[in-house]
Amino acid sequence: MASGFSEIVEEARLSARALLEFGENLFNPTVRLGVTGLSRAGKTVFITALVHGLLRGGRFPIFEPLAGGRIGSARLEPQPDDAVPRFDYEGHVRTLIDERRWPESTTDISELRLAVEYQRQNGADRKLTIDIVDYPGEWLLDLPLLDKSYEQWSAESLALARQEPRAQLATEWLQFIASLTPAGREDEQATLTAAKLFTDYLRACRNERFAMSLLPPGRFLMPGSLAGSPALTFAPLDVPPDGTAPDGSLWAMMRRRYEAYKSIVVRPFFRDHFSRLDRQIVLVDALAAFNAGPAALHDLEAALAGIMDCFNIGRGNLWSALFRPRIDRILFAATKADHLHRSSHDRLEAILRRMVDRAAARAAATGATIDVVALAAVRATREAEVQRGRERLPSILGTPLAGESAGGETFDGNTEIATFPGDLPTDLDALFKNGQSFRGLTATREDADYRFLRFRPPQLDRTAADGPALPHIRLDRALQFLIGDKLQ
Ligand SMILES: Nc1nc2c(ncn2[C@@H]2O[C@H](COP(=O)(O)OP(=O)(O)OP(=O)(O)O)[C@@H](O)[C@H]2O)c(=O)[nH]1
Ligand SMILES: [Mg+2]
Repeated sequence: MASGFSEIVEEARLSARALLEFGENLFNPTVRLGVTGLSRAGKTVFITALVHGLLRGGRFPIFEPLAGGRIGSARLEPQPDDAVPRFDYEGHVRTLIDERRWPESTTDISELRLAVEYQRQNGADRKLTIDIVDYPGEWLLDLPLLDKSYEQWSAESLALARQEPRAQLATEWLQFIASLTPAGREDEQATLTAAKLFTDYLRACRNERFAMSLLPPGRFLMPGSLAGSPALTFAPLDVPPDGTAPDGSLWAMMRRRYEAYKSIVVRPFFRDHFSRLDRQIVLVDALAAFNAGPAALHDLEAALAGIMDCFNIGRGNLWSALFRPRIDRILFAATKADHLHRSSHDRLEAILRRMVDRAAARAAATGATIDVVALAAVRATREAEVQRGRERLPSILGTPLAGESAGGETFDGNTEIATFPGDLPTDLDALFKNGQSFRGLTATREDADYRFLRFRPPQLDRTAADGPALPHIRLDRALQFLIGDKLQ
């Protein structure tokens, strides 16, 4: 990464910026908190609930600075980065609280600045600025491409596509590339078709039924303004991982576009956003993977390993010696824990911890403190016990979204029902050894309701003078880990 004149100039520019930020930081302590997770993981809801809790003062017994009464005030400040959209906090709060709907999907990066006045433990008054950056986890999973050649990436992508359940979704695309001659003349039409079939395959993998996580290049499924551009029009070819593309060949064309993707999309993200973060929370919809089955869970584990690798990217080369990722705390959070009874929260956390530990072993040198939590940023359910036959089952009460259905009934969005969410498996060793061992969970799935049910945001008590508080599960623990030490 450290070759070429333009990159040396860039290094100089970056170190100048780092120095500037360092200087500002002395007078005005700032923490940049990255919030990421794959599509629908719960990023927007998490940030909205976190900011709402800080502005209003949520019920956060484990977030010591707030619980201990040391936070005097918190307020929003103008978003400082001119090129980044502002996180639409007010809009999302309106949707969640006033309309009792979940916010719309967001596909771009966004940012929000929060200023917190607090009293230090020694009594002195201070201000901490918190910049919260919401960005798609798909962008993070692109970072490993920086260290991969087109040929390596092709070989890995094809190997992955030949495994089930991906193979059945890749048939048409794999057939098409088998008909291509990589060393033959470059061919725009063949490239267009290959890119389209490849993108269709990625989209099919992401589908709820398969819930695959590891689907780079991330912008193929969220192209934004780059849709249709050459940088997004390429695909893997069946070429030797250490081969060299002949001039003017289809292979050379694909390779050039792959490199363009890296320099137009991936490197700027690394430089302008990722490398400036101090803290990171990675939200994981583990329940969606459970619902889709063992293959999805293994894929999620591979994606987490990929994410973990990102925190090591560039460490140890010149580029990063000058400008390395400075993230020193990473929290992996299983979201939507309110879909499970309290008795399963620890188990959900244990499963995620297990996946992250395995990934962390590959990245022992991250140098960051890592923790794991199962949380619900906005708790949409309450707990109850329901009699089924002779058993009293630990259940949850919630209002299914309009149009959701279970047991032959379709809900209107205004009816509260009790469901038995099922138990998560206890035998983690068995769970991770092979697909078969998921039978424990699969068996419970027969009578479990949660897999297809999504609930409306909760009905809130509006009598409080300072407006309604949002109920949550363990959001305060997440906050304590992420910024508690900055407010000492
Ligand atoms: N019950 C419950 N559902 C949640 C919670 N957080 C998120 N969800 C559900 O998950 C969906 C996605 O949440 P978002 O916060 O929009 O997820 P995101 O990661 O921002 O998604 P994209 O913007 O599409 O990448 C929501 O529409 C809700 O249905 C939660 O704490 N509890
Ligand atoms: Mg979002």
